[in-house]
Amino acid sequence: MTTLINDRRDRAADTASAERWNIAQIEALFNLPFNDLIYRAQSVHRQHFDPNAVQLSTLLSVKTGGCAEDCGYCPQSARFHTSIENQDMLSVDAVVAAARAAKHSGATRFCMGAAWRGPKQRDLDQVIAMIGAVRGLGMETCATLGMLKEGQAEQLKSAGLDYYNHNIDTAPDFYGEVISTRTQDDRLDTLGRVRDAGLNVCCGGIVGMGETRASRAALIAQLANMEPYPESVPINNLVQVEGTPLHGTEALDLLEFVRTIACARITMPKAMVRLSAGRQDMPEGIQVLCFLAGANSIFYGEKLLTTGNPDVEADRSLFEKLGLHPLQC
Ligand code: SAM
Ligand code: DTB
Ligand code: SF4
Repeated sequence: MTTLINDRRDRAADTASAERWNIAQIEALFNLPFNDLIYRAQSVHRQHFDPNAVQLSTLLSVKTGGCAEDCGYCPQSARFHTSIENQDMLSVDAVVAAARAAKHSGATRFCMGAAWRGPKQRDLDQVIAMIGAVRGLGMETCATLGMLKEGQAEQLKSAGLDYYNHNIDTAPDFYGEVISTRTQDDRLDTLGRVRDAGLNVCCGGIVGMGETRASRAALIAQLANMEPYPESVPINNLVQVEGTPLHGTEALDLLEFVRTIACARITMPKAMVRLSAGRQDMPEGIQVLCFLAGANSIFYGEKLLTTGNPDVEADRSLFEKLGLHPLQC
């Protein structure tokens, strides 16, 4: 087990020269008969990971709502009328209490999210204090604070941050349909800063936003062709929140979600592929297929940032039925 984790941590150099994927190749994966696709994904998964270990990350929104951006999926944008209550930044003590509870429940990574376009320096100082305190509990730390300016990623690295989450969200050709206040290139600039600062990259996207299969393939291609590809790849199914522009979008067939997980696993063999938002509305059978397709990480705990997630008891019972165990860091 330790070897596998070290392998993951030390793989930046070898993924730089990994096989590259074009969109047509990934579409061909999507088009495979379902059983063939899952078999292939599971085979790749077994080459690099303990197939029965799943990494557990708990999220906490440390600053909620009132965001200036217009991401069409997000209940925290100030531009949409949703039932989310805005909340100023939490105290370090409140964050530590939540992290301690998450650790007690079995999570090994704690991810702090903030509804900002990007952090101001005084915001960053407060988050830096949170990172130090959570790390002091012996947990891996992750933060998702929006776009970073020159030097900010280095400050987070010095504070002891392990991962920075920043999603490219969707394919380049669909991005403008969902968000107008920033471009995907802005996101890529931040991802470059995060990588250059020596932080681990957590980067994925959302499906079920009305995109085509070709767009899903293009999203996976963009992630897989990053050099190196991200250490963590969250695949979110859109959580439809009333008041957001994407509320009412036709729901994605969940087998297509499973296919997306499988394509992520095959094209990013050593990444932690996270079955992310949308799990609360997924039948157990679909979650089981996601694990079979190579998902080896979940968000754990009854809340994501502002919306619901399966409760800890339900996840423990599912793990027991499947003989899965939490990955220790
Ligand atoms: N404000 C920062 C940013 O946008 O990078 C950090 C927090 S933001 C909520 C983190 C990510 O959550 C987004 O990039 C998006 O991928 C995901 N997300 C937000 N709302 C979602 C929803 N309704 N369904 C699925 N994923 C969602
Ligand atoms: C990610 O890819 N998904 C998480 C985390 N990274 C920050 C967020 C999901 C948010 C779902 C909607 C909400 O709870 O507000
Ligand atoms: Fe703001 Fe992030 Fe939500 Fe976009 S996804 S509106 S940047 S909190």
